[in-house]
Amino acid sequence: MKIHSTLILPFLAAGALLLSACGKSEAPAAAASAAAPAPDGVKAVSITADDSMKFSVTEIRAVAGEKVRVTFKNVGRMPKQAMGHNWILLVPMADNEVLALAQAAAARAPEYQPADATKVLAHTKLLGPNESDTVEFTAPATPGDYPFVCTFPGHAALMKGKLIVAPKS
Ligand SMILES: [Cu+2]
Repeated sequence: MKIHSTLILPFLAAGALLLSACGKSEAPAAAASAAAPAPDGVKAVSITADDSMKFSVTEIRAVAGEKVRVTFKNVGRMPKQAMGHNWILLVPMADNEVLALAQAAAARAPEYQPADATKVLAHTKLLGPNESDTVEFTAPATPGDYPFVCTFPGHAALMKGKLIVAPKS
């Protein structure tokens, strides 16, 4: 197993502290994804997107009921009117339904939010270059796949991913 030292060192340090404190340690959470447990117990996820119309993270894993904080940054250079991005987490639905919803939302300038807010679990603002937005939400109680998408016109086919919610153990 290959471990990135800068990622694992803080975990080792924390583990050593735990060991000395109570003689018991927990395995570190998977450090392979962009998600990391924050000191406040909220899972922090950083996502970027640039002018190539791709989310840097297309899969987020969480446990039902877990608090998740997504920080989304547009690291592209093109003007917002031509290449704006948002991050919108939806209720479970099929891929073609996500596309249809995003296409309908793409007609709703300037923010391109879906008309039916009950379909949206969390969302950022529409971001221009170098802008970022942070959104915090609680992972749904029902395990499953929750799609996320960018609804800027024409982006949904490429800019999509999913939040995978696992049952609480
Ligand atoms: Cu986009």
